[in-house]
Amino acid sequence: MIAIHVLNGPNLNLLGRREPDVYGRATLADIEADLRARAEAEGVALVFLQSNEEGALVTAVQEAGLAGAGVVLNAGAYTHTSIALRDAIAGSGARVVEVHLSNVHARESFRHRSLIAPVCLGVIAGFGAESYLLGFDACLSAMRRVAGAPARQ
Ligand code: CA2
Repeated sequence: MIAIHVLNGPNLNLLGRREPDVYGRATLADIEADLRARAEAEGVALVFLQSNEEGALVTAVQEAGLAGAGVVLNAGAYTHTSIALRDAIAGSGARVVEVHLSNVHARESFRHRSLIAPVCLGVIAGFGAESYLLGFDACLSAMRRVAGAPARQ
């Protein structure tokens, strides 16, 4: 069975409570519920996790990659700073779709650079909570394309 791990970085636990103009009104629990419904319909095993800690996210990426699971990753602010996350993606061979709620390219310049994008399959940004569903679908089709093949080296 294909597994997809949806990993969320710092402060995303606050979703729906602050800055709704930037991040929308959906809570992380709402996003998880939508993804669980989609995963069940598609016969995919879903793991959903949020952490404010970089090391926990590094471990989660490694575990997903080494297990051959796909990853939908909203690394939050670590997107723009974390060499460790980038190394975890590259080192574990994880197939990762980077997602963002907001259109990071329409915001402050420090959000324009992603350290992880070069080692991801692709990036989806700017569609609010729907970015996660789009990321899930993109990740699932990539996983189905390579089903049966060993993880990327
Ligand atoms: O747009 C996204 O999904 C981001 O990954 C969100 C991050 C931000 O640092 C990235 O540049 C883009 C911030 C997540 C913080 O989420 C909050 C939600 C509600 C209230 C405050 C923060």
